[in-house]
Amino acid sequence: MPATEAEAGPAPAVVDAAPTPDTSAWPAGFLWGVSTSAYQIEGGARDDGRGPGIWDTYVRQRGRIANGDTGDVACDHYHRHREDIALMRELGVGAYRFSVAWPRVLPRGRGATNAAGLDFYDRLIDDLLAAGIEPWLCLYHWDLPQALQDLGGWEARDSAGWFADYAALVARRYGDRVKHIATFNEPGVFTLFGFVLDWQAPGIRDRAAYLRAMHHVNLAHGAAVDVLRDLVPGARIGAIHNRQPCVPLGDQDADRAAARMLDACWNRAFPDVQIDAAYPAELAAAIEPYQQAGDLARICRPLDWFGLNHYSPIYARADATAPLGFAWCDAPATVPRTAIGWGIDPESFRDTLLDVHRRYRLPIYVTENGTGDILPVDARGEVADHDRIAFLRGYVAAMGEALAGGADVRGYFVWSLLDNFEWGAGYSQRFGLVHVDYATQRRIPKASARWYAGLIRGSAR
Ligand code: IFM
Repeated sequence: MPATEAEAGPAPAVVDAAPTPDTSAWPAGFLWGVSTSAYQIEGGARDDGRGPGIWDTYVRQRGRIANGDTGDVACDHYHRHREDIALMRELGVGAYRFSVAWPRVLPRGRGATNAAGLDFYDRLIDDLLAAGIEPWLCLYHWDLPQALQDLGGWEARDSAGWFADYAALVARRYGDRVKHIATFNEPGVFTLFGFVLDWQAPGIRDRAAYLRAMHHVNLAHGAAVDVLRDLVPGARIGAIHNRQPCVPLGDQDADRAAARMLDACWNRAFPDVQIDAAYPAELAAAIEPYQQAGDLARICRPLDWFGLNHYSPIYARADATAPLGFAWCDAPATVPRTAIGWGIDPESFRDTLLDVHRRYRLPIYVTENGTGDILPVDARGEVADHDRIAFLRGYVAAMGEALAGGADVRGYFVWSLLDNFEWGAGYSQRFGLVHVDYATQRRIPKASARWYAGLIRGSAR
């Protein structure tokens, strides 16, 4: 990162000493990128006609978000996207995965469009292309327009049509320049956290609401794939799924069943239907009342790639009082953990890549991987995030093992370019390669940014 290294002084020696995984045997053209999402970085929440989304509502409910943080300003990317593209250039990434804020382009979710909001993504896309960075667009990273939530949100079957119409708007507007498009980011997460565990917007704790939302998000995915295929010549369409091994805590049969149920909800409820037209056995009977004839065929539409987000294993134990029979548990103290308590287990990343390759038979792009910390800027004005470097090094090496084992992995995107609004944790957890001083909006590339830039440079062939 030469431009900012000058400000920050030379990188600490330990960074240079860190061995870079050997990528010389990897497929030519392997894509390196970074990911973000709209609500987490854009800010400009009330600017230029953006409408309210469910997260604008949720963050204002008392006690929902650490420190009462909101995404109102976030990283102010809405006004600073050029500076952020310059950071990407310094990293040397080939692609940038971002999401469109549905409430910015359709303030009420459907009907009248917002010209200023649409213009913003034109500028972003054009500036990315001018910088030689391929835009990868995700339609939905959790920010449903509030006006649609007021009509039932994902619990309403009509949501599939609303989403297809929104997809058509995006396809017509940007499809001449954007070819890699994903429908949803992590449907397994936002439905479970938003409709059962009550940890995210819209803040519901109801099993039936969850099952309805699950099926309608799947229908919306299928409808959007058809629209994108029709409207975007040469489209490469995918969906992005979290995928984490689900480990039972406790040695009872009930604990093992609880972990299998979490696995069905978290890992399989969406890709199994979208790619193989079948709900997991654990959910099939429960979802039946919400299905209509022909739905599985509506959902299962041909896809071009599998977007895989992976961080660490997750843990469950039996809880007969919980809506789905499992209690979500923290990683046990015996497991190596990150500064924010997530397990560190590169081998499970390797195994997950191999498993997804065997199950779904699609080219895989790792659309998120990375780690959160709480590291401040040090006295030298630097962020010496050696734990992040060690994490990324281990996970990239594990990806190399998966490639050697036959997994068809075509690219890897670090989560995230910038520190950003980490949902319920607000700004208390930092996932960026680039530190953001939220008071001044100053960006400071961390040691990990230099490490990642070196990895990308070293992989160029
Ligand atoms: O910040 C999130 C992102 O929005 C979705 N995947 C996991 C990241 C880290 O929690």
